[in-house]
Amino acid sequence: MNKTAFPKEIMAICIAALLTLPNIAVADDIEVAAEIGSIPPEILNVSKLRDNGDTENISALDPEVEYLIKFTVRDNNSLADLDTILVRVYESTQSDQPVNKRRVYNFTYNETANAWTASPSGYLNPSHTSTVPDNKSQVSFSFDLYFKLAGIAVPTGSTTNWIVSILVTDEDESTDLNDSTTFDVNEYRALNSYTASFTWSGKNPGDILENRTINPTITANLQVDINTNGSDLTYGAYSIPVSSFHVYNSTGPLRTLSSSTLTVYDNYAEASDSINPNITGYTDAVEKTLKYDGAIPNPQHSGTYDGTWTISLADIINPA
Ligand SMILES: [Ca+2]
Ligand SMILES: [Ca+2]
Ligand SMILES: [Ca+2]
Ligand SMILES: [Ca+2]
Repeated sequence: MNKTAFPKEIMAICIAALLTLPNIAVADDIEVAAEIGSIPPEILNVSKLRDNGDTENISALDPEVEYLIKFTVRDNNSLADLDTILVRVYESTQSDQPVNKRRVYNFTYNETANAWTASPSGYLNPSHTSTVPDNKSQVSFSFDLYFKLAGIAVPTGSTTNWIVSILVTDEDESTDLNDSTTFDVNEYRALNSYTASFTWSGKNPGDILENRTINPTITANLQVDINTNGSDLTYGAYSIPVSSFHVYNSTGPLRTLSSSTLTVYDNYAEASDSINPNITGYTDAVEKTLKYDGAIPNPQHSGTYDGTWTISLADIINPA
C-alpha cells in the first residue's frame, strides 16, 4: 500500500472545503450611534419684581409703570431645544381665566421667532426692550422681561395677591414651572383730558349763568368718588361768593358749590366685578360730566372775576 496516496473520497472533500473559504476584506463600515436623552428645561434664579431703575424686591406695583422680572432658563440640549416660555401675570384667583387687562396678562417668548409677544397687547416693553439670546447653542440665558399693568388692573391688599408664573416648555414638551414671585397692585385713579377752563362773558348783575360742562376722563381700578371744590371769584377787593354757583352731575342733583369737598358721583365704577371682596368695579377711560351754573348777585361791581375750582378723585376703600 502506498502511504502517501489519499483515497479518492478524502481528496474530493478537501477540494470542496478550500473552495468555500470566505474572501478576506480590506475595509468595512462600522455603524455607530449615541443616544442623547431629552433633558427637561429648568428655570433658575427668578428675581423679585424690580422697577426699571433696577431696584429689587418691589412688593407692590403701580399700574401704568414699567417693571422688570429677571430669570434664567437652562436646557442642556441647548437653547435651540426650547419651544416657549410663558410668563403669566395674574390676580391669584384668576389663573384659569382668559387674558384681560383687569386680571390676566400673558407674555410669551417663542424660541423659533426669538421674540417676546404679549396678550393683551400694549403692556410689553413700555420703555425698555425685553432680552432674547443671540446664541442658541448656549445652554442657559438670563431673560429680562419688561412689562406694565393697565390702570384698571385689580388692586390687592393684605389677604390677596398677584402672581408671576413662569412656564418653560422644550421641543420634547418637557416643562418647568416657577410661580414663586407674588406682589400687590396698588390703587390707581387718574383724571385727565378735560377742558380746564370756562368763562361766562357779557353778564350783568342779577343775570343767570347758563351751565358750563366739564368732561374729565376717569380711569380707576376701584370705585371712586368724583369730587369738586369751588372758591369765591375775585376781582381786586371785590368777590362773587362761591355760594352763587351750583354743581350737578349728568342726572342731578343740583348742589350749591362750596369751598368744602362735594361728591358729585359717589362710589362710581363704570364696570362692576367682585374679584377683590372690597372692590365693586373699575372705570376704564370713561368721560364723566360735571356741570356748573349760577347767578350773579345784584348789585355786583363791574370787573372780570376769576378763581380756581377743583375736580378730584378719592377712594374710600382699601382692597382686601
Ligand atoms: Ca430639552
Ligand atoms: Ca426650538
Ligand atoms: Ca397682598
Ligand atoms: Ca363715596
